[in-house]
Amino acid sequence: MISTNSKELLEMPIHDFIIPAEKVAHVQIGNNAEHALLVLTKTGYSSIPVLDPSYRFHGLISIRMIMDSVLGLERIEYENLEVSNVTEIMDRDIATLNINDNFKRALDLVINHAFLCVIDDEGTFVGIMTRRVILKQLKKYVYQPKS
Ligand code: 2BA
Repeated sequence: MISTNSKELLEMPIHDFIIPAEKVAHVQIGNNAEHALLVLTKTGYSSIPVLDPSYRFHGLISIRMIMDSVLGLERIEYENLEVSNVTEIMDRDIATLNINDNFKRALDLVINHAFLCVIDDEGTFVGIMTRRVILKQLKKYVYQPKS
């Protein structure tokens, strides 16, 4: 049975827990793989969103995806980093959250994803919800005395 405290948490809207778009490292459609590799390496994040100039969400790109795309049979073809576009490499099949979703949906999805991209009804990227933020919130509720 779900306790009253847990129910309250699960039904909470997610908007207070979102890291806003302007604070999220991202690359744009049209950027080459070399630029994406630079952003990923400099920020230290393992995976970041790919957006278009209108801030619409298109997918995620990671260092692993980039390295995989330049892996030849016998060597890493570094020269291809400059000519390949992030759109050829990124993963488009990504589970996202809608700005109006509740905490329960985020909790269900974050089991398999380190972070979730949040979009509005028009497909515009609003920000991300990270596993860290979700766990912090969950911890607060788990440690709360019974009401
Ligand atoms: P990862 O890059 O694999 O990072 C895993 C965890 O390592 C992060 O968990 C965070 O606790 C820590 N970490 C990594 N890089 C960091 C950095 N530059 N500054 C501070 N802490 C760092 P979460 O915070 O739960 O993030 C989960 C995932 O969300 C990250 O996975 C990353 O892919 C993405 N992410 C988080 N914040 C981001 C941002 N501002 N821009 C773009 N992507 C972000």
